[in-house]
Amino acid sequence: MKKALITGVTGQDGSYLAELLLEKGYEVHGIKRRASLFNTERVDHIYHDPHTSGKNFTLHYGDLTDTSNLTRILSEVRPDEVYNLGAQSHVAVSFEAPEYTADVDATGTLRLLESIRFLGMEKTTRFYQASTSELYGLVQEIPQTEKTPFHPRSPYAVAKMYAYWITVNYREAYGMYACNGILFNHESPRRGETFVTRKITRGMSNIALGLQDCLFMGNIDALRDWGHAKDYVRMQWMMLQQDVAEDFVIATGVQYSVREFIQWTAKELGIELEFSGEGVNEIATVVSVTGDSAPALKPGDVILRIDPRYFRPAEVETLLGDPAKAKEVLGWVPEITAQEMCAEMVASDLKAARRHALLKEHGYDIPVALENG
Ligand code: NDP
Ligand code: GDR
Repeated sequence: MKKALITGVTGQDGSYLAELLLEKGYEVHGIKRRASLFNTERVDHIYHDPHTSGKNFTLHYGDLTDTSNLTRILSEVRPDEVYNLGAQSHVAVSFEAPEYTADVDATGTLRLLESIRFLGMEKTTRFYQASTSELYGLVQEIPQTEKTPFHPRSPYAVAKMYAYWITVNYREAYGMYACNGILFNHESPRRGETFVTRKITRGMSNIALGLQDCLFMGNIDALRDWGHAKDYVRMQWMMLQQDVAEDFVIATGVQYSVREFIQWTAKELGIELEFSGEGVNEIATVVSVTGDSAPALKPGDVILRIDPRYFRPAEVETLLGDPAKAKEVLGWVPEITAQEMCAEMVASDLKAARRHALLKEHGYDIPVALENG
């Protein structure tokens, strides 16, 4: 039985990857952070009571800022494969916490690689690094390939650039099987609530049911190449099963704007939405409502405004990946389109909003957490 260790197992990708590896018969170990509230919601369904026998999914307390903790976990588990998905992964937050982001995303990657080497596991343990399309930042070429030069535009992207190169360096210097997946944006119903797609599907579902009044957004003209997290974790695993470690771009090759994603969401909710005004004064108004998905809305309601607080000090305006290498070498093609993914996310968020509204109707008025990101 192969053993895998996943950092960031409680995150979006970590949870899908853990499911995939368990299906493939792996013994899966994950690192979770200590928090004052439960933070294992995304993996609770695959977690077994440690008192029962036959468990193959184990969670260890740990943190990418803690070298001795990482070394101990690695030496206890001795994994065949390490997937480094843990990160302070929010680009806007990285401008507010740049040093912490560098510690976790850049030095954290070094800590893992060096611990693997220190334990003499560099020839037996394969390493996957969660690299990112944010490396391209101010894009030098459209579409972006494995050869496109990097120009990172945030403390997050700069930290991830260090992680990218230290992974390449350990491969070249020590012959480690270490590789980078340069992943473009990927989403799902498990996406963090402050990333743009989830902020939209969740916020608009709440608005449709009268749980929230208005959605405040940043740069809705940004262009992204969005895929589904399930397709992308499949590729993470495939990258570690090759004869030779290589880096790959993982993308769909199709690009849409945030504005388009908002319109898809509106359509799923039976809302016809019209944008008017310009710049920070732009608004989105309900033109008509059909079906029963948005009972709280009527024509003329303004449900979206621009708030400059969500503009970034340096923006990545456009990203479009070319996944030709992944297709050619690994036979990987994404199976879920961005529109299908949006529909799945709306269905999931609408279900949650309905649950909330039902509780409210029966006197249990639990506040809806408002996203701020
Ligand atoms: P998430 O933000 O959903 O998950 C991040 C995970 O990292 C969480 O489990 C989080 O724990 C954990 N984490 C945060 N800080 C630390 C720390 N100090 N020590 C240990 N673990 C920590 O991200 P995604 O699942 O979306 O992304 C996975 C990885 O892929 C990240 O590295 C991200 O930067 C990268 N990436 C993501 C893309 C995307 O579009 N999703 C695209 C390209 C790259 P907790 O749950 O406690 O917060
Ligand atoms: P990104 O994802 O920065 O690309 O990083 P995010 O969904 O946060 O932003 C995408 C684009 O939407 C614009 N935008 C807004 N974004 C947020 N979060 N909130 C808003 O209100 C808003 N309005 C407009 C942003 O400016 C941006 O242009 C994600 C993360 O998962 C990274 O970890 C990962 O490396 C990259 O994707 C690839």
